[in-house]
Amino acid sequence: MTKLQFYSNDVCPFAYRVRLVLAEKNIDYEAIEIDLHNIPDSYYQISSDGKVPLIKQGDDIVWESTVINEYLEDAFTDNPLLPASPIERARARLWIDYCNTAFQPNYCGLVFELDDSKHDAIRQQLTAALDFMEQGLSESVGPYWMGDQLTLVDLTYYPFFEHAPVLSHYRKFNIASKYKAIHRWLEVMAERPSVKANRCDDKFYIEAYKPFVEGDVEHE
Ligand SMILES: N[C@@H](CCC(=O)N[C@@H](CS)C(=O)NCC(=O)O)C(=O)O
Repeated sequence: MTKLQFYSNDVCPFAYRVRLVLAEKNIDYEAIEIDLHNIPDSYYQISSDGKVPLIKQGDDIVWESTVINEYLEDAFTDNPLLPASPIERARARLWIDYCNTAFQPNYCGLVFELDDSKHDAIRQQLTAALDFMEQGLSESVGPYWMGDQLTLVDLTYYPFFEHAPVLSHYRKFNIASKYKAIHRWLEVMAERPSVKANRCDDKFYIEAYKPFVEGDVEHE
């Protein structure tokens, strides 16, 4: 079988979701770093929009982090990352959907919105999302989002929290200490070998986001 190729970027939280799943499932792969400031023409022959993450194995290509992770879950059945029962699987997918439609857009909105006058409204929506997530996590028996098993839900949300120093540094938005269940979960996630092997420090993210938050590079 040809080796799986993972087109990625170290600063991309969506690529980080996939990197964590690859690590948790011990999947052998070749990582190809795409320079997002200068996307090579050759990459557009594989990816129609030039975005990462994307995986390629032979002629098979999959993109969109959530779809890639579901594909990896289906194709590599060791170390399952979805619950066994259909209803719990549905609940996991609802949390992933919430990340993609409520938490992440406001999170990224606050990071990349250059018009300060819009920040208060985004902050409120981001806070509402965090309130909802805190409520959900506090109802879990833990230590993970869906209970005692690590799932795609944990690996979908985690990258944004590792990147959160960017929010506090540039936008003065902190993940408040009142979010006790979220902070407890973050401590557990920090101990995962997949996270320990891949994490980057605060300084790395703060430097890497600088051109975007200061408007030197346009973010779509
Ligand atoms: N919804 C996509 C988002 C991917 C995405 O926005 N990737 C960014 C980097 S974090 C990218 O490749 N940007 C390059 C561009 O827009 O040209 C996913 O979940 O994979």
